[in-house]
Amino acid sequence: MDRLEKLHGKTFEETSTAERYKALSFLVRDYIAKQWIGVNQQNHKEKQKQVYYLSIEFLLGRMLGMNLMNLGIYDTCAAAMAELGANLREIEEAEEDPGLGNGGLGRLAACYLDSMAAENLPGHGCGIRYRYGFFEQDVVDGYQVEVPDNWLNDGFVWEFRRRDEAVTVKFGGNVRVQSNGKLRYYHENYESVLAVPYDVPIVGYQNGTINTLRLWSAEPAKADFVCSAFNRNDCLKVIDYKNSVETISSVLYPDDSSYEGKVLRLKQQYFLVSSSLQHIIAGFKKDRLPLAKLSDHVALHINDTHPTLAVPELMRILIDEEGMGWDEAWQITVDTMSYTNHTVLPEALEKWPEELFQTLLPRIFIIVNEINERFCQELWDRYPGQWDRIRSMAVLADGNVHMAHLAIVGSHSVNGVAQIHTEILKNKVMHGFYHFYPGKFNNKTNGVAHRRFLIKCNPELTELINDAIDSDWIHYPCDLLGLLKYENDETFARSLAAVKRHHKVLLSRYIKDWNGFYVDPDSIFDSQIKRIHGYKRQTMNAFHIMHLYNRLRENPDMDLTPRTFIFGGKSAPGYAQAKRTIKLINTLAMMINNDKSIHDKIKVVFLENYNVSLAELIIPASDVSEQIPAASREACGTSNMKFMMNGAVTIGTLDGGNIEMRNAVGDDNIITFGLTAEEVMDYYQHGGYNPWDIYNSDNRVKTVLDQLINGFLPAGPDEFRPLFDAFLYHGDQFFVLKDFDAYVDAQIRLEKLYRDKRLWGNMCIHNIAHSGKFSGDRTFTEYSMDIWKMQPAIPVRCYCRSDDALAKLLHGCAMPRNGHGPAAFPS
Ligand code: NBG
Repeated sequence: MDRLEKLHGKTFEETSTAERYKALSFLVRDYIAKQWIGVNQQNHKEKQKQVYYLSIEFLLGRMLGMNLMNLGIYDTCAAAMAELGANLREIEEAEEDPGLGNGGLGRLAACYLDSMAAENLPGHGCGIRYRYGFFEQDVVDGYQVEVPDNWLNDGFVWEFRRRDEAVTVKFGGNVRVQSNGKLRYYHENYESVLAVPYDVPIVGYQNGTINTLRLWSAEPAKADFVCSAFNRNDCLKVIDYKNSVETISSVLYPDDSSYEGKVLRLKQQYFLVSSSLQHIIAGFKKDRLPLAKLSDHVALHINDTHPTLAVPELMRILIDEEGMGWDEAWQITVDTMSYTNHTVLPEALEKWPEELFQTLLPRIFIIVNEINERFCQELWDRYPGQWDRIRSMAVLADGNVHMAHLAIVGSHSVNGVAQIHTEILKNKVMHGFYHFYPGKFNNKTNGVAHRRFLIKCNPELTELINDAIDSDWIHYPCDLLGLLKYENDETFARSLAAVKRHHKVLLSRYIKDWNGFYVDPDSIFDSQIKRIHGYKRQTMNAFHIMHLYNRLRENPDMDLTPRTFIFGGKSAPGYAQAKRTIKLINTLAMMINNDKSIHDKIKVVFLENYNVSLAELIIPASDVSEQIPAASREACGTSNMKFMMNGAVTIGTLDGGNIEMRNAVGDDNIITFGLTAEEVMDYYQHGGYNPWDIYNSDNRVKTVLDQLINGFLPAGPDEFRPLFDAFLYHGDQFFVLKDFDAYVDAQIRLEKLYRDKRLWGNMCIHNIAHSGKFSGDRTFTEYSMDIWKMQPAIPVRCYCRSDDALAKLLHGCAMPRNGHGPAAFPS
């Protein structure tokens, strides 16, 4: 109260919810800051190994509620607010949702920060403090309209600016080489950019740990800004310079699945790694540790290829600044670095034109060149005369710098994010590297923060589980298996259904408020929420809806369990087909939701501006989770796991994490369909699929596709012509028509299962019970033991401890090893 009044100069009654949010958050921030100091001092004293997770994205989601929960003061705070006549939930909703990421990759990074802190491991994030995060999506007349995400407008309570720890990052210029027996490189005439860190404390779950997410912001280096240009009165130049510098951290690139060779993006990547590494090495030296032992004390993780320049940057620091020889520097670099690949889409694999690279980063280019030459020599020794093979693996080839190749060569560990994805990397996409470095490759199936995506967003389910099996599962998520004993327990099933219905009512209200129409909480809530992309096949879902609608128009009395199809997701601004898919979904919504003749049997909802907060509302309220990518294309997926934890049943293809979910719950508790990854890849390699064959032989497909262009849809006959063309004239790249029949069939199976309440209830229980394996605690524990070789101060709490549970989990959860920590995840 006192804080609120001092901050805003108003009485409590006069303040808005946003002002209350701010006052309360500052209070919590103070509380955290005190503990944080102690933890940081401890880290220095103990010289414990630290991991730095380098990532161009961290999709944090709102922080107030999570921080209160992690500090163990949520209930006290809620009660205090209630006493004042305020509602904590409403206050939480006043927080901007920091969107410093596109989707799965950025959210995964945030989930691992949560897990590392919860498990007492000193693991920190390094990222960029984008002035504008992921754009806000408005839907206007069914179209996506992008609005800048001005998330810092009212300040970000959780950050601590540390101007005194700023470092300089150098771009452009030239390199002078001097040889006095030993070559020395001097970078000259460069442009300096100041990297100013903003630290965000990451609070562990009720354990006193506070780690750090360090976000860098680009500012003009003061000397250049004031002295050289300003004194010459050349104001325009100064402004230009200031703008060009600030642009580096001004905006997040809104694309997660295609690479675009933009200079600014390369600048962002170097800015991130150079500032992070300078800071890490300086800290290391301050602790008086020998650089030769860097990898014993520091692990640097490259999250997808964006931070790959960490490899040559560390080489630069060790050689140019620390005077080390190449071989020693290289050994240290490889031992310290590890790399995760997150995609096999060819268009997403980054490569930079050599010329651009060399101009922007002349010294780094020389180092990359040297790495390439040495690596090609090794390849030559191993595969003499095999030029094509060597070229296909080179770091520099065809005038480009190949970032994934650089990351693999420069790291001691390379991992995929689901078993099938790792197999595809090993056997197809990175096969040459696997042949050359078999020992580097390993799998780490993704996991998600069950504290945010179950405990925080579904307190009612959490309470039900706690009542049933005690609350130990929060620390040992595999204990959720204990729920299996509630199979066929009517009381439990009723309570579970009541929890689901409660969340469906909340979502239904939200839809009424935002979309303006009513959806029945007793209908099946069927959700597909993720980036809009061809390979994720929102179109297939839409075509199935059109098909159902056609059947209902023919027979409005058809026996169909009412269903609400819910979509959420953003398209990259330049991705025309994905934007058209959004328009298609909204067109269907307009047509179907207003058609009285079908008696509300199906409804279609597109929720605007999908983000982490919306996911927290939709996931607990969903009965069905749509995970239907073209097999082999989705590296893992993570919303599939979040839905599973909240008792939704998956309808999905055999791809990414879905396969391991099926292995965990068994075929009876998940609905799978469609081409396998092998079949899809076989078509990609050898051809043999003609979508016209399906169009001509399957009347359902023909009807739906014709409706795209015959004026049936209220958007007119031309709007969706490009979609029609993509499916028929451009080869249906993601096999939507090919899988359509299997999908319709799977949907029929699903509906039948749903109608059997007892059976469905058991399926939900099975899904929740087996979801422990998909907690980020399991994944990050595997990273920390297998890849980062961390020695935690306090033994890692095993996330899976019961032998009985293990016996039931055929497909794996780590085993306790000598009573401390888990062993490697069985393959
Ligand atoms: C995404 C994959 C998902 C995966 C997440 C997290 C990128 C580049 N990749 O399948 O498409 O779940 O990464 O690993 O965002």
